[in-house]
Amino acid sequence: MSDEDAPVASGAEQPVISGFYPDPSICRVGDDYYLATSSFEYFPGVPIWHSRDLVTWEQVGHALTRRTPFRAAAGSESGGVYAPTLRHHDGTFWLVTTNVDDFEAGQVLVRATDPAGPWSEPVFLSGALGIDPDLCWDGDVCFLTWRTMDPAAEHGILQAQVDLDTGDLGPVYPVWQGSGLFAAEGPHLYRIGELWYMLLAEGGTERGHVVTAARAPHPWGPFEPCPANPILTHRSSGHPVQSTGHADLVQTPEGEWAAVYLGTRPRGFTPGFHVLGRETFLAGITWRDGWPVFDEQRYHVPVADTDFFDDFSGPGFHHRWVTPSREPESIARHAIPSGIVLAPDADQGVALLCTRVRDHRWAAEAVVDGGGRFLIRLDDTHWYGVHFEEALVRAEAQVGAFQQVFGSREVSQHRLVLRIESVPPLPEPGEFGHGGPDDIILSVDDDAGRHDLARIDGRYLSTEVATGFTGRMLALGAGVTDAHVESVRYTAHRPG
Ligand code: 6LW
Repeated sequence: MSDEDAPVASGAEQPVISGFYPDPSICRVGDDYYLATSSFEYFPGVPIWHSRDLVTWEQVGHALTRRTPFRAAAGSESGGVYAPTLRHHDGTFWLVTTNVDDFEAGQVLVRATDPAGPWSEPVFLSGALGIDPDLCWDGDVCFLTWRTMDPAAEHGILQAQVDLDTGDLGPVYPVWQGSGLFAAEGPHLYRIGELWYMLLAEGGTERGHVVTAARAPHPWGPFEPCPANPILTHRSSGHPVQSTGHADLVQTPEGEWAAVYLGTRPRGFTPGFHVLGRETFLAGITWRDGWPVFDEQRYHVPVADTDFFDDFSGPGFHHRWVTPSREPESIARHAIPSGIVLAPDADQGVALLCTRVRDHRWAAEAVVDGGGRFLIRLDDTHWYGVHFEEALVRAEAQVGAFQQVFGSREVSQHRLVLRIESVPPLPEPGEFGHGGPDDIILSVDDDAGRHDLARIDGRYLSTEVATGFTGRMLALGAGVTDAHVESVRYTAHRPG
């Protein structure tokens, strides 16, 4: 499909980066935009994206590619790496984030001259315990603003001057605390003209999520809240995109302003199930009386071509592949001439090579030789999958404490196609139906053709069931013996 043929949708409804890529932070250098998102337990951490037009984005790398900045290997589900801030200052890219599995180390600061990498060894800002760090400069002075997680703290949003070489902080003081809603977090500070503007996320990252703004004559305040707060929210609306919040501003080379923010796309019967995690959206920003106003209709977003075929024949792993709690290289090695070998995983745990699902309807297939597992997962205890071992293919699922085999087929050949597909739910959800977001079909292709082994309601692989901050992933793994995966193909079913 050529770019000209790509379907285009309103930026209010179509993410610019679909799938589990939340907490976007953006900066611009010349004509190039760069964007970072959070990554939780998945390694490498903090995907880095590039765009020239704000609506089409390509991943160029990760900011946390080594263990030093991401050192606690525990990688608990929805733990690990929270919201980053990405900035460019004096020829250097700066990225600051939090690894909540190594909380006492403080904020993690890395720098690079090329956002595709390499990124530096970390400096830990151990004087700032909390989440959602932000960097903003006044000349040579850099301010760190963050959300403390000290339950005894009187104020949530704190600030200090920071020495970026040593990680030392000056005196810590409270700044703007938001409009009074629950969970003021995600601060971003900007100097715009003569004033300093602060954006916050409030209301929690669920359906009550909002963006609020304030401005001040100095980076530390005193802050005057925007009379129109919240300046972005979809709470209490029937909008197909919910939970909108956690925004970051950027100025175009032409002097216009835009914002990226996170949102979810719940589907199915009440309360709605969102399965792709929190995704990155784009809006225009206009200014009224010196205050930012969201223009959600400004951009038309081409529906990204997320299809891929990967036979792992290139060097290393494509940026799409990540692994919970450990390095992809520690569980998978390249086979010759192509494909990968996944190490045995006796407890069939989380030695998984994963890639984000980025669409609502799709089919994916893995060609395996001799054995292997192909899963769709929300987290370690919420997954459906096809498992090929010892001449038997099983379709199985785990939802919390419950694990079940749904179907199986004896096979005589070594080379098989394991397939997972997301299709409209049955029965079709009516106004008073109980439909889930989709049905997941697990199947296998052998010499005799395709055999569907299970059709399972997709709701159990949603955040509303599993909880947490992440979204669906496709995952490759081994059983008690190693697995040879020749290739993986993912095809989105887009409205025609
Ligand atoms: C993030 C916080 C939030 O650190 O959720 O939606 C947390 N906002 O700001 C995890 O993404």
